[in-house]
Amino acid sequence: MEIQLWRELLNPYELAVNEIIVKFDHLIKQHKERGLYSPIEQVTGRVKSIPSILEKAQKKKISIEQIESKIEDLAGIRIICQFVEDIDKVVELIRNRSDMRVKKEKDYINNQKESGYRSYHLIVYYHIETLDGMKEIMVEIQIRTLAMNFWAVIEHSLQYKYKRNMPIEIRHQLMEAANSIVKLDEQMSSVRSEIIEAQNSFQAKASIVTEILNNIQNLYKVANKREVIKIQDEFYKVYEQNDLKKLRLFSEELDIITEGYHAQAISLSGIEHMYKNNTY
Ligand code: 0O2
Repeated sequence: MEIQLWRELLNPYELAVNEIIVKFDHLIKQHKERGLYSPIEQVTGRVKSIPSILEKAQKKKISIEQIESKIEDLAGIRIICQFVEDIDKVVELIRNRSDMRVKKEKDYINNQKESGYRSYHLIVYYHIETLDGMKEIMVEIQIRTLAMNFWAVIEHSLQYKYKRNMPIEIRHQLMEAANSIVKLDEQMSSVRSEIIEAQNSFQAKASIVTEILNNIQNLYKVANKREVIKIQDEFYKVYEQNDLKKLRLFSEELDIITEGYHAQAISLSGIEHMYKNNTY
């Protein structure tokens, strides 16, 4: 097939990958904005490279005409989670989406591959709008923990180096590393609630501080400079106490002060406007 035709064939898959990444990134953002823990830590994606498509087609005896119908991972999305428990939540989230329809699920977490590989795979149907109208394509979504990903990325590069002739010793070491990853994920799960609590309170503190700083910045535009410096010094004192409740209270009080100045600024500009137009 000519290179130009490959580009045409893969174009919709590129669009799908880009769209889906934006959608999952938005989900992460929404969780954070609502002060919720996001089961998705990170999303990446890729369109399968032409050499990799050719290799798979050759291995599975797939003709060029059958590539789109038989190779399910031309578009690939990878979702990374912090904990094994998050994977089920993400799977459920995908099953309930109206813009994707699940074709197939492969649970390599409860059914670890011989190589030691663990991940949860979904093949979904996804619609994209092209110049020629709507097109339904397949997308592979791999869901795994940070630890599983660490193992898979390294093992994948070794597979690439050795092809099908990986020395038995290296295979053995990878298997041992895979077992350690299972243990690591279990250990992290046992402190999951503590970690989530710590992350949530860090997130909450960060958003309160951002709001306070925005308010102080706005006050500089409308209030007396000496007043604002006093508020700023007060903020530093509260911040140093490392007490989330006090910080929240300070932020609420500052909101009221800012709103007061804002209302004052609006009514002042209204009066100025009336003076200018001689309607006062
Ligand atoms: P690449 O380079 O990642 O694109 P099947 O459904 O069995 O007919 P398929 O498509 O091989 O055929 O399905 P499978 O086994 O679910 O594998 C799909 C993808 O999962 C692979 O794509 C890998 O990305 C990943 N994967 C599967 N097994 C392993 C493994 O042992 N180690 C690692 N590191 N990754 C694995 P590709 O096309 O093989 O490769």
